[in-house]
Amino acid sequence: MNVTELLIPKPVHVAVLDGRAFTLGGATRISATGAAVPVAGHLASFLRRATCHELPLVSDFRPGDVALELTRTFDGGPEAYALTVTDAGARVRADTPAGLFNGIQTLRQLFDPAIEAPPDGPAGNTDRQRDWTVPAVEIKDAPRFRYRGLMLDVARSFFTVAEVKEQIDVMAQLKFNALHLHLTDDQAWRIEIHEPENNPSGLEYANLTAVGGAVNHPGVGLTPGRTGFYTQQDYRDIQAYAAARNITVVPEIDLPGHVNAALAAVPRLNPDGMAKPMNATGEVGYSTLDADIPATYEFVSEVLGQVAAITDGPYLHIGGDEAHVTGHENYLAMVREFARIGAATGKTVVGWNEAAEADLPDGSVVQYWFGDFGQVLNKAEQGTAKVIMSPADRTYLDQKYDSTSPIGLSWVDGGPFTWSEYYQWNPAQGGLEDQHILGVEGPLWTETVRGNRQAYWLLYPRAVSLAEVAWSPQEARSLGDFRRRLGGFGERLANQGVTFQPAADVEWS
Ligand code: TNX
Repeated sequence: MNVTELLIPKPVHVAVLDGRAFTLGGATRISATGAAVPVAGHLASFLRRATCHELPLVSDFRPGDVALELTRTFDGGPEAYALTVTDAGARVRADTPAGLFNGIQTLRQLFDPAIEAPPDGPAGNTDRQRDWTVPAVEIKDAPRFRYRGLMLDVARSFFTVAEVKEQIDVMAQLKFNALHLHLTDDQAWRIEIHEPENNPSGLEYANLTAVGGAVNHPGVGLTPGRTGFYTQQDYRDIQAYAAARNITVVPEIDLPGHVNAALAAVPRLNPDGMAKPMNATGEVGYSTLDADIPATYEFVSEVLGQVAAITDGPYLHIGGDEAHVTGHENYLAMVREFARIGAATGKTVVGWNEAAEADLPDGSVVQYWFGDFGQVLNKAEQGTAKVIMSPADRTYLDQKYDSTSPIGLSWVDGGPFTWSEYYQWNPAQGGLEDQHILGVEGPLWTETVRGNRQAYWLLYPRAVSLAEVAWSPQEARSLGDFRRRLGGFGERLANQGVTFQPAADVEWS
């Protein structure tokens, strides 16, 4: 099988050329100038580790080089790229570094899968310094959607900075460009909030991570949860690592429900001024901020302000889901005010679909997961909000594959939830058109998940399906063709040490 027929996500245009293949060997150089240099550096470290060739970075182009060029390509938007491989070199061209980064992910998949098994990696390729050939090909490619995300619930189960970086490495090769971090929930608060100088109500911000970060959520009949939190410096570190891989971090502070950890850490957020006890169960919908306490708004302004200040990306997620014990009018008033506070930081506010019932600033984003689609559609059609599509039955990565799955939840109707269910759907549905849709995101809730091995098993291969749903044109996608390509991709994941679920209906290479 020719590797050009195995690319994931499927590119918009692929033409296999008649000419001879390109060979990467001891004499190959990587050329780039200006803003292309960091992307070239990223490619060089990947290829050096894999091949043990020297691969010097140079600024002049000469035949035989791998060349990264920032230049007008074609009208495919800021993330488009063109890739031309002949025996005279491999050339990636794009308007932006993001486009170049996408291009090198495609180039990476044109190498034999052994490229994913560096000598010091889990699968240990020991054939060092061999020649690596890439077939002659011309590719022009651009994403269907601007936002292609995964979500990690780091509240229910903590992931260390190193673990999050590993997740970023794996998702980046599939051209995902957003990592949504669900930082707070009933069970824990995972982001450091500094004690501000101006603190009129004397709220105990530093206590958030002291109390909330130490929770030991027992999981659903599984091993204990993990403790920890990100300092603001940790968060910046994750964010910089992600940015170098064309991934934007989207922070979520879940409000006004899912706040028990905050109510336990900051007594004055409670109407009676008494701290709530911590609750490490998987229960949802029992906690709420209080619309009538001034400290609520003071707290939310301070927290959203600090989180926005350390966030480079354009988005700030304010939650809004499952506020079952918040009176409806209070819910609408708080969400409206929190969204206003969020927008005042200069960020684009994102909320789960329940928030679509509230009055949101123009240009907000609504993330559809479950329940009423009408309000979401209304806002989209009026042009006041864009939509991230995360319908639970097509994107939820925390769901069991079937009843035999040892981990995962199973509250969503309509299963099983395998790679094929997550492949066979169109985000433009129920009246929603592509122009209304910012993108697609697969959330991994972690009530039953501990660490990357378990996370990988639930994420992959389903996240591979979502990567293609978010990137490739609807008319270019077909199940049979994807099944074949997915089978080929398994070897790459295995070489990277990613413990995916080996679905029985795929022929894994
Ligand atoms: C619902 S999805 C939730 C989460 C849970 C998840 C479990 C959403 C916006 N809220 O709090 O973790 O179900 O599948």
